[in-house]
Amino acid sequence: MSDPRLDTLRESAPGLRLATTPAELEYYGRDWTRRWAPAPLAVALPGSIEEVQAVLRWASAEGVPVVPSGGRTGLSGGAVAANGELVLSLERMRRVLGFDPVDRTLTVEAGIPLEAVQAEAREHGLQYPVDFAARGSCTIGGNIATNAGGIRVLRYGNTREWVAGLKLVTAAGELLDLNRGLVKNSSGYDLRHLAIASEGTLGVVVEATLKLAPPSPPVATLLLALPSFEVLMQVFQLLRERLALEAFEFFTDVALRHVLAHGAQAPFERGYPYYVVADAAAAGPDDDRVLEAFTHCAEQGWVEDGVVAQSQAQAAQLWRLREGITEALAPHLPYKNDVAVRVSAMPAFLADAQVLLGAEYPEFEVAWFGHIGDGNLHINVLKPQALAPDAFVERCGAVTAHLAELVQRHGGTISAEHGIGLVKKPYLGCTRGPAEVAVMRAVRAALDPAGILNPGKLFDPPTSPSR
Ligand code: 2HG
Ligand code: ZN
Repeated sequence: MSDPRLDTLRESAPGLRLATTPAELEYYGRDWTRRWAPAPLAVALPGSIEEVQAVLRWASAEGVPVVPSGGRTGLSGGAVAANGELVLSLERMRRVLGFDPVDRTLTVEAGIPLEAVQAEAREHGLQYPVDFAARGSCTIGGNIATNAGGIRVLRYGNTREWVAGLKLVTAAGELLDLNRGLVKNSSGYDLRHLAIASEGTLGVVVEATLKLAPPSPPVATLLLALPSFEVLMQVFQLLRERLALEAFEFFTDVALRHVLAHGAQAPFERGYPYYVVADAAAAGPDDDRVLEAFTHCAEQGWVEDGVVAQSQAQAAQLWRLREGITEALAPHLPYKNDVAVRVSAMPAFLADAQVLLGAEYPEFEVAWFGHIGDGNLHINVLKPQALAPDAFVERCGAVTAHLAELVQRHGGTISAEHGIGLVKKPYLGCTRGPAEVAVMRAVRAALDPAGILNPGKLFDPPTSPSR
């Protein structure tokens, strides 16, 4: 039998598409974390801003919690609906609304996938440079809600840098038109930036005006095999000094072995502890500056083996080794950490983190990888087959408390680009001080007094016990 609240929703938003079958509730109620059993009330699939406004007006009036939903590729549980929430999926709102060649901006509905934005930018001879492996499934709205980063932050920055304006529907159903594509705007609080990384707790992003950039220069793609983390940082510094780096990503042998087991081709005859895949602006694979930098690293004894891609196809193969990691690890139900410190703090942090995790996880396989040039590490702890998922998460959660303290000591963050969601909520206090969290609470309460937007994500209300 249909929940009577859905009848009032249908009255408030006539014509709204609603999905309620068990398969749909299951599909829309989870993200890539797979830790919580999905249990939404229903899924609303609005086709217009007006419908989003009607849904939120209804939700505020009825006190129904709402989980805004993009591609649900998140890794922190930010888009999970496990407590009878209404999922508000933007997937039908995926149109390109306009391109402005003078402003070099693209205006899109929030449900458009990242990859479609990138393709549209290319049609206009420009690029939207934010990029990562989930590009085909994630949406711009979700990217904005988490300030998504990815593999080219080193050169182009996070999503935040590319949002010239956005439209946000508040919990009360008001439509806020934030910054309107202006380059300069010194007229008070920039609510656009408050909405970015708010994880759907301050409003629902329905439209964005994105900045576009000139195309990137041609690049040479290098894969280097390295002996240690210390050397990794030295190689990064050298390459950054000598080359125009477009990307610099690392992974360990553990991560590589899983990608190879998943079907990728081994790059070298034997294994090495660490690998770097990097893109550097270059005239071609034989570019002198690239070869000189490579030779210098080899002469220092930093590089144990290496290859410069000779074709686009080979470059794609090398990138697959890095971009295939998340998918290859997924069957092992990894416990994910997404920490960052300032790049200058990285060597000291790495040394401490290795000691800590070596001592705390002697029996677990741990895959390290990520955006070392941004100071951002992904540490994935793999679940041993024999261990029950709940016991594994509990064990990893306890270790994460120590990792969060370490991150705090080194002045870093417990979430660099995946968001806090449900997964990292217990550790928010290690990254944000009490006064800062109090301000965040006050902002949330001002924009969503009934507390209907993504409740339980990012932080809990002060009165409710911590979940
Ligand atoms: C990446 O950099 C993503 O590949 C996912 O941020 C990281 O799976 C992860 O932990
Ligand atoms: Zn990442």
